[in-house]
Amino acid sequence: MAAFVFCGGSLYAQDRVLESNLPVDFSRVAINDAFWTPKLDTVASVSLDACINQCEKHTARIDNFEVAAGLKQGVFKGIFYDDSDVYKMIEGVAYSLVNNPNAELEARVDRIIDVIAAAQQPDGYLMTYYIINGLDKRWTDMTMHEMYCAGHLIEAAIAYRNATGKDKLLKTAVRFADHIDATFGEGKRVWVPGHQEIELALVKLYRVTGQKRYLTLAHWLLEQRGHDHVKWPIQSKGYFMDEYPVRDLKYISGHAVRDMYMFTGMADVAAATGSDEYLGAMNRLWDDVVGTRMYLTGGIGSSRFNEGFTEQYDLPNEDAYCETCASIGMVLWNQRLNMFKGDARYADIMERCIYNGVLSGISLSGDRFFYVNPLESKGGHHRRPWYGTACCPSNLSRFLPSVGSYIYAVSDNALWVNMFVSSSTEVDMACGKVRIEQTTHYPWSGDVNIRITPQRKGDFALKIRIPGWCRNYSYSVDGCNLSTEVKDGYLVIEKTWKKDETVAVSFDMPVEVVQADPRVKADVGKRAVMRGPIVYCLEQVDNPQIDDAVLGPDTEFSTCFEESLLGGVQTIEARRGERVFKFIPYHVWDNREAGKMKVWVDYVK
Ligand code: FUB
Ligand code: ZN
Repeated sequence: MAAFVFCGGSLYAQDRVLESNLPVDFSRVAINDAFWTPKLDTVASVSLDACINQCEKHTARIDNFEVAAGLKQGVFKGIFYDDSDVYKMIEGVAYSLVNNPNAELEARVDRIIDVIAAAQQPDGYLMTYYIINGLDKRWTDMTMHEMYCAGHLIEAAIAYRNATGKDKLLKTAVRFADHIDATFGEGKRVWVPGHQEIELALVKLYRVTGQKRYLTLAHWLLEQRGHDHVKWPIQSKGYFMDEYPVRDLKYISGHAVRDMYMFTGMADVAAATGSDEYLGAMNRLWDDVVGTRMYLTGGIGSSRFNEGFTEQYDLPNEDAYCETCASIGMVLWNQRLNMFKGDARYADIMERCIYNGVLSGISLSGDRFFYVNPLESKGGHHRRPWYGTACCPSNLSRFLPSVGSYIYAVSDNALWVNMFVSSSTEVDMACGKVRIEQTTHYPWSGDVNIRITPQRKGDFALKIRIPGWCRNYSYSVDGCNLSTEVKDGYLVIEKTWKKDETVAVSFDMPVEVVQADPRVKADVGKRAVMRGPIVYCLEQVDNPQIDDAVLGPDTEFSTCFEESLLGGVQTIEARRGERVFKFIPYHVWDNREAGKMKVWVDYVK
């Protein structure tokens, strides 16, 4: 059994602080929000159950562990990386249990964990595909996701230990990590993970165990890239981001999800080592991705052929790939960048992805999922209960229950509000404990009330993100106009706070007509409609004449909150002469009868 010390649950507890702020973990944030609470309840009551059933009953994912453990006879069934879905599902259950204790669900997952642990080999190795098909073949092919599965095991194990206090899975994960650490690294074997993910997971494991070698291994793995170590059997070096050392990267290429996980791992390694060695590359990559390759919805990776990037400005709508996992990866990476720089533009991207390209991945019923998120459809694209490659459903099942981690952040003398969600938390500031409570109807309204209650009077700054989409806003502090500054996209209210002070902010949220960069060929002569952070679309069920839809400078827009439509959404009516078209939020499309859909609509001047 490996020796390790648990240093506590905090992800960011023990590092030299390079970051300008640290997120407040969702486990300390209570959400009571008209938009989010029903979604989180659905994930807890429907989506997780659907994912477990898929792993346990409808596919062989748990069977594979049973066969690998020798608990039953059989062959490996499914795809070689299927173990990862079981781990992501467990991570999702763990996050959900924090706010929705459920003894039955926990017992069900405990039983799955027993089987996973039983499948582990005496030397710590754990991937059912190779255990069943022949351990002699393990660690021979870098495209085979062994470290990817290990990474998801580590993340699930930490989450489950934090949620339940039970460490059986964490001990299993540590044994696998130790096996990897004993096999690969300086003076040992070389490895370049074909699917990045383990890097960010090892940094988490370092933070939880206090064992620096996990951080060293994560750093070493990143540093192996770009040195011609591998003759990749398929695709190209660009697909695997193995063309240049990571610190020298200028442009993104290849597989979108792998890239996002790698960039997140680079940011984590940089934060944990206190080095800025990767920040230059990350700045360049961010400009490239956000400036030239991101869809309006925050979707990235336009091509289905490599599940990733092609050339700049190549953003087809009907053929858009935009894997749900890639948008989740964008949120992870941009949160790290926001932590480093304290700049709201990264939180703007988080918001764009969450409300559009991520949320579109799940049906309102919670049991249907999009893998691919196009911006136009002829009517044949629909969510499904599961996929052969089921990374997206299982990723949603772990992302959504932890969405509370993107709302607040803290630094020595500032409390940051990044997302607008009716919620509350209590944070430790230099002046003592401070409670913050938000009330809002965001994203349908731009009015946000924030109540601050310090345990005792104290000086600090409240930094409220002014969303990038917002052109005008007003605010008052306890009814008065205080003079404040705006820094890096945040409204900074610096003062001596006393009990029960209220900040009222109002972001104007008109309907905005959006034009794409003219280099995006697919959107030439078209416009899209947004309101606040929400991207809208036309669906045929509301617009039988969808093919004739045209916007113009004379289009008049009106909005209406429709309580009984699609769980309650703000719709937009676009009127041009006698013609009226109805827009709905993009993330709720394909929840009614099948039909055409489009985000970008013809425009005549
Ligand atoms: O390869 C594992 C997962 O399957 C990737 O993250 C997804 O893009 C899909 O290829
Ligand atoms: Zn996916």
